[in-house]
Amino acid sequence: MMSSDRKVGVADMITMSEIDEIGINQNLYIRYISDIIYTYTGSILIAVNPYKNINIYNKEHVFKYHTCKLGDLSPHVFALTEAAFTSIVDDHINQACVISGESGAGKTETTKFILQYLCTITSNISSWIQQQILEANTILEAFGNAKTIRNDNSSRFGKFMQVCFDDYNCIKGCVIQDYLLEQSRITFQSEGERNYHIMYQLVAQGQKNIHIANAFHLRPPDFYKYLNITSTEQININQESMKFDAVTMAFTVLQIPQFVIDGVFKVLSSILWLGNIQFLDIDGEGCDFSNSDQEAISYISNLLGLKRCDFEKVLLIRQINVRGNITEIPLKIKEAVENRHAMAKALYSRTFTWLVTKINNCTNPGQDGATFLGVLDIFGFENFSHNSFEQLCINYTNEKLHKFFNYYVFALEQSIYKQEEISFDHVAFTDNSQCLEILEKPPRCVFKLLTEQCHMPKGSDSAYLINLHSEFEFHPNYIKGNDRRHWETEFGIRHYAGSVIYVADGFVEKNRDVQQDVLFHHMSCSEDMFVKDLSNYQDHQYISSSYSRGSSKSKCTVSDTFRHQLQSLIDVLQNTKPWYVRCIKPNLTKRPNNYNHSLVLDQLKYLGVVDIIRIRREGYPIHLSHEDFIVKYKCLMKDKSVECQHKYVTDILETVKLPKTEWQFGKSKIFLRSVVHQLLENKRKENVYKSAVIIQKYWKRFY
Ligand code: AD9
Ligand code: MG
Repeated sequence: MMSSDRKVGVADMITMSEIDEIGINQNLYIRYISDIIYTYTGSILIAVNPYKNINIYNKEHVFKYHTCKLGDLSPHVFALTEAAFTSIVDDHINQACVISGESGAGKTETTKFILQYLCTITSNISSWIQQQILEANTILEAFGNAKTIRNDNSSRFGKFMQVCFDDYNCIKGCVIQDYLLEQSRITFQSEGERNYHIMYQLVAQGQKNIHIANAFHLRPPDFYKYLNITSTEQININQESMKFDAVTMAFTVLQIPQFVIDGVFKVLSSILWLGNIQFLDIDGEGCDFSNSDQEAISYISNLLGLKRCDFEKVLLIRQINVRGNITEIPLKIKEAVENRHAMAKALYSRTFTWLVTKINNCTNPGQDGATFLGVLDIFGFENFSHNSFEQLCINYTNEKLHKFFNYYVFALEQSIYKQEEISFDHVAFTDNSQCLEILEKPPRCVFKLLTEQCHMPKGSDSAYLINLHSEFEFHPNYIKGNDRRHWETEFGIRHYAGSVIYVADGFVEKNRDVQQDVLFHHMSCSEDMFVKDLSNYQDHQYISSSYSRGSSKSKCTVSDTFRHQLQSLIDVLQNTKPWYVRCIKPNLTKRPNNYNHSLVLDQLKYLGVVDIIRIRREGYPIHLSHEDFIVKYKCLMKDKSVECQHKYVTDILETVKLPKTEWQFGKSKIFLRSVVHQLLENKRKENVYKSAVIIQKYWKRFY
């Protein structure tokens, strides 16, 4: 049974008759200090990151929760997964676990626990597919996660993993959709942050194994500009190399052939070498290589299987196509430096998407309609001191998911009202539709105006900002900039989770999908099969049917593609039974046994936990069974004999003389607004006090 005593707090906070944010926070705190990290709010699971290993995830725990109903045992992510799985078995409905929370809150760990649970309860003699699903995660984490100041293993992409089941409820495959891999990290990392894990793992392996070092032309980690190695943070060669072995093992489990694995590493090594090219300025008009660049150029050409002269040309010259005539323009040093970074990003992100597709090909469940349990592990709301295009996309995602969540929570309360047959048109909730409209509603919205700018030959961030200001100056969700001094550089959006100021600098460039067409064209002639395959590979940006070669006007921008992906995600979610896990980060220092109340409170607000309570309050927050109501408030009546429950309850309620709109009679419960409840409570206390005074007088007479 679920516990609810003072020492371990309340397991399901919806059972607390009167709750507010302070109460929730206190309850979570009491549980957290006893290492109880999970708590329900109805069927929504709240998980507070313990930042330490708690022994609740082993096989015994899996089997303890298996076949148990939600609420039978103490709250756990296994219980939620079991409930979702049972719904697949019993109702054959697709399920979705939506996991949210800010960076470092525990979303990815939660995703792994869900997958571990599903793979364990469904594993039989042939558990190959289960193994492949778990190993897919190893690859995605190596290539898509990195150390940031917020999280040592931060996912720099979003993912939706659909685990598919056959008619016998055995796992038959898995489909992964990835979202918006952070590209800037490949060429630049802030202080205290790192490049993607796989880069260090590969380089470390080169330090341990001379054959690997020779095959991929690897150097020590501190040789590379793209690996932000500071003297204070050396990499642990043994540890990274062990992780490298785990990744190659995962590749094998996913049946990726050795020559492809080698191809992937050749591309990674080329990216690292690209970062070391320095360029020399020629009279401010063009540039050339320095002597020290020769080594890098010959290694990259060799690794990618390119003709050296072709590759040199791609690095120094831009080709433009004017009505069919190709003109060659030398790149100025700044342009060459940027172009080289763009190549590194294009190579990495294409490799990442290629890997996701390869994993999908391997774990593909086949065409016929299987039921699935989807797990969404996607970036939480972000508001930094400097917010850019990436934050806008991330916060837009959260607006979309929040709208979906709103309806869900609203629908949940509504379904209880329906079940109890009470009328419920009074329930209202804060709608974020207006904010979504300004972001995404055609023809004029924040994203469309950006795309418009990207399609103009001389589109610029400042022109974009002017358009935004004039279009939305009076929109309730728009902020023209922090103050007058910043009008020319910033704009702000009032999101449901708070206002965010975005610095427009770089928006147009980041949104424009700069493809390295010429580089990929040369790569298509490579002798390396993987490199060749990568060059032909159609990644996200090419999916849109509106794309046609050579016409920049019809090219999909980054935000266009992302918007389409997000809309299809919401369409999928809308046809599932959703389950929510709200992950909470208790402190900013990644330490165990450290609970920062105000930090948690902020998260409770924007994760909608407080919303659920508000909705309950605006509706009929107090739900009491007829029996409980009578036991509690019988004291207000002179006649204590209950002949008809219904009449007795009505009589009690009439003693507080409030309109009937403030309370309603359900089939098994009585529904009260806070005001009625408060009045009843006051009267009850008055009554108890009066009785106490009478008893006192009575006793005084005798003593
Ligand atoms: V990010 O948005 O990808 O930057 P996440 O995914 O929300 O973030 P993650 O799951 O990576 O956070 O958790 C961060 C760290 O917290 C992990 O590396 C663990 O060290 C720690 N963590 C999270 N959940 C648990 C848990 N249930 N038990 C123990 C945990 N440690
Ligand atoms: Mg993560």
